[in-house]
Amino acid sequence: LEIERLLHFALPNDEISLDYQPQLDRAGRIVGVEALARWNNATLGAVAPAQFIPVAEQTGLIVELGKYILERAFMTLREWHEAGIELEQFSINISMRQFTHHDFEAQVRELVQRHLDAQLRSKLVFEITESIVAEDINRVIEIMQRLTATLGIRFSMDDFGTGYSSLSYLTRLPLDELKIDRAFVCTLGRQEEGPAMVATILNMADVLKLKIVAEGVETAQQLDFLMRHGCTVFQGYYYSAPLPKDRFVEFFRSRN
Ligand code: G
Ligand code: G
Ligand code: NA
Repeated sequence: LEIERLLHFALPNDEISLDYQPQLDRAGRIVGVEALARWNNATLGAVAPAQFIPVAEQTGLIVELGKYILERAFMTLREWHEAGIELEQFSINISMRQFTHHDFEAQVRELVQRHLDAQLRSKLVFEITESIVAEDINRVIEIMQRLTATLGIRFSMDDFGTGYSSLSYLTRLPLDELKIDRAFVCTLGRQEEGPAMVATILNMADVLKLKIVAEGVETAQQLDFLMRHGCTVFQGYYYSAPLPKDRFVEFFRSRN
């Protein structure tokens, strides 16, 4: 596979970068951000993470790539703090293979201690996916609990509703937040049963006392529906696409 071959050189050739997508509260204030990996290769052009993250997982490259992404994201969090850009949360995607790697916890600990003080650590949110429940659930819970207890890192269940996690698993995981998948958000105003489905998910989050972030919000109608049903944080093209670092800073200063 061409992608696999070229991915080996992506880090040494400095082809991986991060974009940042703003998350806004009900008042339209920027309260958070999600870091999203980007790969720009001379031969392949821009490769979407949906294409290269799975390859990185299969080849084991995700361990090194994940570490690089964490460090870059931590450095940005600190840089923005020093520039007066205060966010409530800073979300980073963690793939299952990265999370379950025996060295993950030590890696996170080392990088956090190198780059972030206690105040900044408390802003970190790790987005995990439902596929994590296919792993040793007790070990997953222990790692999550230790990272929360010792570093203050919070956890979010990404793409919620698209995987195969049962509710009983979900209630056992020490989660802080659910991200309602954009596949559900985009049914609003399109499919007849869309609104009922989204309302059910929002209701469930409420019962489980989880914060909910809606992703893929593209229209005022979707935003309005989500607001009326108690959603508190919104992410999507309606406000902004993922932005390169400097453009995020401009966006922040223009709104907050
Ligand atoms: O940016 P885009 O919408 O193409 O992202 C597609 C998917 O790739 C997202 O669902 C996201 O969870 C995943 N992704 C993006 N950046 C990262 C990353 O840094 N690490 C991991 N593990 N997944 C990522
Ligand atoms: O599922 P995850 O949060 O990891 O995916 C985020 C990805 O979704 C980003 O890579 C981004 O490019 C994409 N995205 C962000 N906002 C929107 C949106 O409003 N509509 C669509 N279709 N995609 C979006
Ligand atoms: Na995500």
